[in-house]
Amino acid sequence: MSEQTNKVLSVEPNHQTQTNIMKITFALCAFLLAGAVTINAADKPKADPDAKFTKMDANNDGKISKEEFTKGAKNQAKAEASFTAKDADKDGSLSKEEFKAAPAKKAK
Ligand SMILES: [Ca+2]
Ligand SMILES: [Ca+2]
Repeated sequence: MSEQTNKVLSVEPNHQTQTNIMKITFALCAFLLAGAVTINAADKPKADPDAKFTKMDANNDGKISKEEFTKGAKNQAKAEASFTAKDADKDGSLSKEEFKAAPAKKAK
């Protein structure tokens, strides 16, 4: 009788420990996965607007002209519209600030 009670008692903690280990393993996997995703995102050059700006600025004058912006674009009309939307001070070229700013912002 007392032996049986001991068995039951010894099963309970084991089950608890297994559940905890599974939880920890799961959390660790999620943590590692999140870390891997973050590293991957940082590795992608298109995630860096500074690098993109430098790449687009063909003549390295610190501005992106409409020609530089639309060059290589699949949809020229769309690229021109995007350029006009980004050119906040309408001087015909994009500064790095204009290039990096969100195009949706129209408030002035
Ligand atoms: Ca330029
Ligand atoms: Ca401008």
